Amino acid sequence: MKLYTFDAAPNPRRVGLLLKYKGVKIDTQAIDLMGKEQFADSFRAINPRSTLPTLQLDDGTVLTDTIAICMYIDSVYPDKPLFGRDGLQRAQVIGYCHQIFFEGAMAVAEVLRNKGEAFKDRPLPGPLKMPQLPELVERGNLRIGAFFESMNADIGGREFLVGNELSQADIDLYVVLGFCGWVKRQIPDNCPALQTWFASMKSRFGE
Ligand SMILES: N[C@@H](CCC(=O)N[C@@H](CS)C(=O)NCC(=O)O)C(=O)O
Repeated sequence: MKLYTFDAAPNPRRVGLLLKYKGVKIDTQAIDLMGKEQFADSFRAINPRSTLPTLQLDDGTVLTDTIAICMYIDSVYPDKPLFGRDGLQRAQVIGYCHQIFFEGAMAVAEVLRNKGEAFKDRPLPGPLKMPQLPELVERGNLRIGAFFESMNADIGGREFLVGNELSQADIDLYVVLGFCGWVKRQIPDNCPALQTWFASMKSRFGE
């Protein structure tokens, strides 16, 4: 299999930290999002959605969603499982990944992509051109505040979101909290449990 990726971007980073945690190396090709290489014909032939990460399997099958890519790699390399130890934990991990993507990552993207030249006509990832909606910046910032508070309540004093070991939900939360920094939002002081948890993940991953 081959992973198309761009290390700095948040969704590729979710896969990058999974691979790092598992100690697995797979064939990888960087696609330069800054240089808009995702729109090159050669890459669109692989993933017409023009998004990263993208995983191409040896039989040609292509996976274009981070959660699907993570689950697939986890199934191929089952040591140190990242999607729980039983059906309930698996459901809880998926639930958190969905929530973190929708309530956290999408809120940051709303702020990041609806103003400025860098994402002009590109408020959503992919080849579709659309106008930016500057009103969404304010709403996105409100959503980020709510995301910090709900995650702070869920973490409480716990080490991990699900069960007693690291899961993809923790990786996703760690990446999205870092992504908040892209729009100059830090975990606020009224979320001390989340601050503590983030510091411990930072020392675990060292990046
Ligand atoms: N549905 C995809 C979305 C991934 C996505 O939005 N990736 C961003 C990088 S973090 C991207 O490819 N952006 C390309 C662009 O902005 O044109 C997933 O869940 O993985």
